[in-house]
Amino acid sequence: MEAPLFHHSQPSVESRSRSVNTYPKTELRDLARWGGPPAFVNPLHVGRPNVVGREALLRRFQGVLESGWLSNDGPELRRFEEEVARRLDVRHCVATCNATIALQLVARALELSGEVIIPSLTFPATAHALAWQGITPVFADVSSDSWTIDVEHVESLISHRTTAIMGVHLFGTPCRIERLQEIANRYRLRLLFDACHAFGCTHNERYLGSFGDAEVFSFHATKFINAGEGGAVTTNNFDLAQRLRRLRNFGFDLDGEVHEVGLNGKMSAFAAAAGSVSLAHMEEIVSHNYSNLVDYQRVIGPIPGICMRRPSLAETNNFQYIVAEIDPLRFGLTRDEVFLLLRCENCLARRYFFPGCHRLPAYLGASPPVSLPSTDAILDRVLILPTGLSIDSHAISVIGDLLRFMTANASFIREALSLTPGDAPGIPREFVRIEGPALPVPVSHYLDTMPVHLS
Ligand code: T4K
Repeated sequence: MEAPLFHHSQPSVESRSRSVNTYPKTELRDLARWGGPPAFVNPLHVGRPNVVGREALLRRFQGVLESGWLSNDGPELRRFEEEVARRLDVRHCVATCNATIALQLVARALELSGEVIIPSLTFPATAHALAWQGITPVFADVSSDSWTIDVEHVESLISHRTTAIMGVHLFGTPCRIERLQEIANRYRLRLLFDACHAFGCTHNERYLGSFGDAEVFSFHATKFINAGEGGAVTTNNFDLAQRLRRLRNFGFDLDGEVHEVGLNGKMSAFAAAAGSVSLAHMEEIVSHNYSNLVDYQRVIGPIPGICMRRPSLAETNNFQYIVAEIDPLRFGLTRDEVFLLLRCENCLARRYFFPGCHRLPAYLGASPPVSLPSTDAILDRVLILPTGLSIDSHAISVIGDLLRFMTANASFIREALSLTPGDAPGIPREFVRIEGPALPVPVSHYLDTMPVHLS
């Protein structure tokens, strides 16, 4: 089993020395891209699962085994559904084996067909779930400030084939819900939300989960509340919830008869127990995520050309994603160059959701090429950095040091990158060692002189 990288609180000297290479980076050849030891001994992941309540979890698993109810609406499943519904202040929660199936079930239950308008800036599952049901996802741009679906563009995309709009609360930022509801009402369309990033986030102080016709959550291992695999549809509509329960169970109704074509979308009792234990630790995880965000802001805030997106503090947020943007002109390196260099250092940043659904081979050619300028611009500069319980302030300081080192020596690095063969675009394939020059500004200089602002 892999040793944990960092403790939740301040790591001990021993754990620090195990997790970070203390060898200072003062020359080009010190960067792992050119043969130096990676800054992190073990990879830092964006989606490292938050493992909490181990003892309680084992007890709950034991209880599941003893109960003889491993699936099919057993007590653990009901408990998890009730806990989610209570947390989000919504009448019904229908838990599923994952969110992709939950999206398909809700599309089916609402009898969507033809076209559904969604943002291209999302995980491919949003589009795939519709396409899998024979529905054409029509890709809308996002607004450049919220990064959620652009309501004006949505309206221009409505056709006689449109049956629904599905917004995505990207990285926990709520869509412009009232405007979307107004449009949906005007054109008699269904309104859904992919809320996979937004568990525990609020809009106008009301939890996401009860807006539109229904909302969908993910409890995948990489989500801050996780069941290993899992998802849920939440809604205030009793009939919809009943139909979803039937559809996720092969079409069986309470009378034991198969009334329609269904599938197996059930969540197991083990996943429900894991989700429930994870949920019980929600406050602890959110507070750790927030403290990571503050640390990132402290180390990254003063670096020119890289900035952090900060959720509105007027609303409740889960701070599940650390979203940075790189301006290549000011930073000196492109997002892809930084992404490559960080990954070599074992900081496995992500470019969510590059290249955008509208550019995926699965959707290219299905409809006329679309121009989504905001989406394309965001996807050229976004960089998601590791967070969650496995990341602490020490790791974040090291990431900050690396970024400062990169920007201070950007022109040398850029030249070396152009001279060094062996790159797959953006992804490290092989590391070609070259003898690099001593860099003009050692990182220690910045460490000593950087002003630190906390905001
Ligand atoms: N809608 C939206 C907006 C979504 O973001 C998602 C899922 C969905 C719908 C569909 O939900 P589900 O059907 O999955 O419930 C990950 C997740 O797999 C995916 O669930 C998530 N969104 C997406 C944002 O992230 P990938 O392809 O980026 O990464 P993955 O799964 O390979 O893992 C990410 C990192 O985490 C890696 O560095 C490895 C690490 N990891 C992962 C797992 C599973 C671990 O360290 N331990 C683990 O157990 O998709």
